[in-house]
Amino acid sequence: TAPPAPTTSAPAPPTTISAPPTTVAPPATSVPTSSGPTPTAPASCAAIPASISFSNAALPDPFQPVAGGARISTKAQWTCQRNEISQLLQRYELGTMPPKPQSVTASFSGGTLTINVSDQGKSISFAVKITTPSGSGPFPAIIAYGGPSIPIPNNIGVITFNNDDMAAQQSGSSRGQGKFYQLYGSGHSAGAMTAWAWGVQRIIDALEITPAANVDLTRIGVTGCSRNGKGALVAGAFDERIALTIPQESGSGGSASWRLSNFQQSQGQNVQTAPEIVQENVWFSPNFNSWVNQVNSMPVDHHQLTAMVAPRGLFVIENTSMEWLGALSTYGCQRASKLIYQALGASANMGYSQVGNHNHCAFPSSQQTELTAFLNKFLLNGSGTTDIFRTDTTYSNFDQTRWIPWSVPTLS
Ligand code: MCU
Repeated sequence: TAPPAPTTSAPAPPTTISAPPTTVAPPATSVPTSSGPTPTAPASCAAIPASISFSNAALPDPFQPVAGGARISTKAQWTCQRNEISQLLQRYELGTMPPKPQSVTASFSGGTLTINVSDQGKSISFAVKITTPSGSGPFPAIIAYGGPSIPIPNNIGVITFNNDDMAAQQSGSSRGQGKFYQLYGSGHSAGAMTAWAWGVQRIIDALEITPAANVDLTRIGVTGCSRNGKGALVAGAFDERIALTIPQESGSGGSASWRLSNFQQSQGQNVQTAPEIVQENVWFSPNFNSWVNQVNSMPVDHHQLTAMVAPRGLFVIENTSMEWLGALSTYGCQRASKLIYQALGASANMGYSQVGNHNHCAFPSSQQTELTAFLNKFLLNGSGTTDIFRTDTTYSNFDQTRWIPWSVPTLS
């Protein structure tokens, strides 16, 4: 079957991208200040410069504060470092994640959780379908973007999230459409993935105040495939109430690195890159348009997005048979993620498994043992081997010292 490639292999340069600025202005909307799922800067965190001059062809050092000075050396410092990564990803790629809204109420009936959100005089309502195992709960549950495309055993609940209803993703002209934008305005800087992740946060807020839904708040997972896999990764990054994040075949824009996807393209492969992705759809903020042609000037790449999930459970599923996803790029990016988990003493909580010879988003049985281990360990109070890094391909052209030149500290 055909890979998820765009209709043209060499898209024309976008007309809407303006010349990149040399400095970055602060986000249009204020960054979160309230407590809640979005990483917020503890008062003791150093300010992030409003103007950043950066250039690095390699994956940026995830342990180096962007303002300079010493690299971090303790786990306690990771709180501020993670917050900085969050703020930078919002500024460069994702757009602003609004803080917890003024009001979230919920009702549960007939397996449907209805969530009502009000903020600054505007309101929206959306609903998710929840199926839970029989017996007495509360049960673990996985929030599945558009429904699951991994096998979920019947002792784990499924919460089906219609993410397209929160933010449309039909094409590049879907910008500003969906319930998130009804609440925050069609000109809000958040791209669709940020809007969806905000929606996931509201689902969890609603579960917190709705015991009748019978979901165990300490055992929540999130998954999605392809474009929805990119989205599920962002949701897992931004909400520490999520115990397990499973992005499936998210590829470029998800578990891949912008820099490595460019490298693959320079080697003649048909790989999705930043300039293409912002034309194809509205997953990212318009902020990103200024950077897609100079990704080496961004102080963040996607090993830092996965780093935001750390030290919580993360299982990255990829497919070597889909050139467009960026096979080497996800491999290299996730090698860097694994090192970040290692620095945090949590290597066993992160897995990467890349297997080909199956259709896009068709889960192969060869990954079942790995998936089962992650579900057992993070959602079923069990155990399993989750310290996984596996591919069915050899990347003889991946030079780790070139792409990951930084050393891995052991954070005390
Ligand atoms: C892998 O995710 C996307 C990809 O980024 C797009 O370029 C392609 O058009 O669609 C993929 C997808 O979501 O397939 C279902």
